[in-house]
Amino acid sequence: MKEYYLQKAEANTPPLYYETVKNPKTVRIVADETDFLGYSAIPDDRDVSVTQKGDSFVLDFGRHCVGHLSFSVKDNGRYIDAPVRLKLKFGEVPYEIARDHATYHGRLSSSWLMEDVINIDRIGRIEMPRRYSFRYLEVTVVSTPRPTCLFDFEVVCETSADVGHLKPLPEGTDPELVAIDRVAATTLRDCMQSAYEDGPKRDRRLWSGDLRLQALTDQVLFENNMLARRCLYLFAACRRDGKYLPGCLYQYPEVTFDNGMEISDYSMLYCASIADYFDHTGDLETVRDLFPVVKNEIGVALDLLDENGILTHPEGGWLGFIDWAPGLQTVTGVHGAFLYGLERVIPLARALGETATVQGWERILSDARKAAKTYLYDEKKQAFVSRYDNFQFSVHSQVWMILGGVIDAEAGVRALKQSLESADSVKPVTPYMHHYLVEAMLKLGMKTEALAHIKQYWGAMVKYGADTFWEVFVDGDPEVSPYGDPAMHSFCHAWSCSPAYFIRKYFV
Ligand code: RAM
Repeated sequence: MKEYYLQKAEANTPPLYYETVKNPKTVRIVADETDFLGYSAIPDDRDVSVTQKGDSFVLDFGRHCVGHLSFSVKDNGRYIDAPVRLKLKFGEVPYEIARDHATYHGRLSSSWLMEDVINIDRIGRIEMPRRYSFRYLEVTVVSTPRPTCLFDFEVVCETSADVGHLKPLPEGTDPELVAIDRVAATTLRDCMQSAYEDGPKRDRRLWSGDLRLQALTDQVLFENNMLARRCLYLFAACRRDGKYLPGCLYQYPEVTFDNGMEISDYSMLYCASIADYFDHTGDLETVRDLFPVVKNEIGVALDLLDENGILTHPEGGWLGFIDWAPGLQTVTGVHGAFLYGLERVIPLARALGETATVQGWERILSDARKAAKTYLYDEKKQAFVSRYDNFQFSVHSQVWMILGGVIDAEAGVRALKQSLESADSVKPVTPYMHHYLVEAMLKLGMKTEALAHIKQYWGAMVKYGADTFWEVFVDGDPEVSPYGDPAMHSFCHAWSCSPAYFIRKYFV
C-alpha cells in the first residue's frame, strides 16, 4: 500500500507558479516601541551603489517573498583582485534583521536563522541556491579589496497557489476584514509549495494539524485540491499498523518521518481533513483509498481508552499537542479532538457503505461523550476541570469539549465565557488554537463574538504591520515562545491563515 500511496502523492504534485520581485528599496531598521517586536523599517536615502569593506545596507522587497535571490556584482573601475565576501541576513520582519544572531538562546537549532556568508570569486550575476522566506535582506560587505558595486537584487518567488483563482471579497466588505483576509491569503500562498508547509522560514514540513487548517482555508481561496490530495496521500504513505501517524513528515530526499512524533490530536485532525476534502470535492475514490488509514487511527485511539472511557496518551510520541500554551494539560483537549474526528469520519464510513462500522462508531461516540461529561466536567464549577488534567482550568479544554459535542449550547457558552474571562485560566497562544476557539464560538451560535475575536486577534497583527500571520502571538507579550527565543518564530505560519476561511464562509 505504501508504494501505491507514494505514487498517488507523486501524481498529485502540483505545478509551481513563479513571480519575480524586483527593485527593492533601501531601508533602515530602527527601534520602535509601538511595534510588537520593537523594530520597524524606515526609508534610507543613502547611496549604496558602491560599497567598501564593512559597509552594510538593508533592502525591503515590499512584500513577503519565498524563493530564490539573485543579484549582480561588478567592480567600480578597478579589477577586484580577491574574493568579495558578503554576509546576507534575511528577515520576514524587521526584528529578525535587528536581532544579533549570536545572542540566540532558543532550543531549536540556530542553523534555522536565515543567514549566509558567501565568497564571490568571479563577478557577474550571483544566483543563491537556497530558498529563503523574507521581505528584508541585510547585505554586509565582510571583505573586499576594492570598491564593489552590488545591484539588481531580485527574488523569483514560488508557490503552488494559483493566485489568479483568488476572488476578491464582495464590494462593501468591512475593510478590517478585507485586510485580515489579504494577509491570510498571503500567508497561505507562501506556505503552499510541493506540500502545505507549516512555515517556509523554518520547518518546511508537512504537519497534519497545520495541513487541516491550510487545506480548509485553501478551499475558499486558491482551491488547490490537487495539493490537498497529495498531502493526504503523503501521510497515508507513513501509516503503520497499530500506531498513530507521525505528526509531521519530510518530503526530501524521500518521504520519511521521525519515530516518536505521533500526536494523537493531530491524527484525529488528519481524519477530519479527509472529511473536509470529501465535503468539498465529493471524491469518494480518494476517500476509499484513505479509509484504511482512518480506521487505523480510530482503532489506535480506541485501544487507548482507559477504564472510564477517556482517551489516554500513547506511550512515546507527544502527549497531545493542542497548543503551545506553557504548562498546558491536554487530556481533555485530546479526548475532545478524538470525539471531533470520530464524528467527522462516520459520514465517510456511511458513504462507503460500511454499515457495521457506522453503527459501531456511533455507539462509541455516544459512550465517549458520556464519559467526558462524567469524568472531565466539574458540575460545581460548570466547566471542564478534572483530575485528568491536574484540575487545570483552560480555554482549551472548554473549546475541545464543545467541539466534541459533549455539552449543549447553553452550558457551552457558560463554560467558554467563564474560561475566557477568568484570570486563572490557561489561554491560547497560537493562531492555531484561536482557530478552534472561533470554531467553538460559531458552533455555539456566538457569531458576533466570533467576528469580534477574529478582528481583535488577527486584526491586531495586521495593525502591527504583519504582511503574513505569525506562528505565535499573544498581544503585549512578544517573549512568549515555544522555542525559548522569538528569533526562531516563523512569521509566515500557515496555521494562522484560517480567518480567511471564517470570513469567506460566515461573514460576507
Ligand atoms: C511546530 C510548528 C508546527 C506545529 C508543531 C506542533 O514545530 O510550529 O506548525 O504543527 O510545532
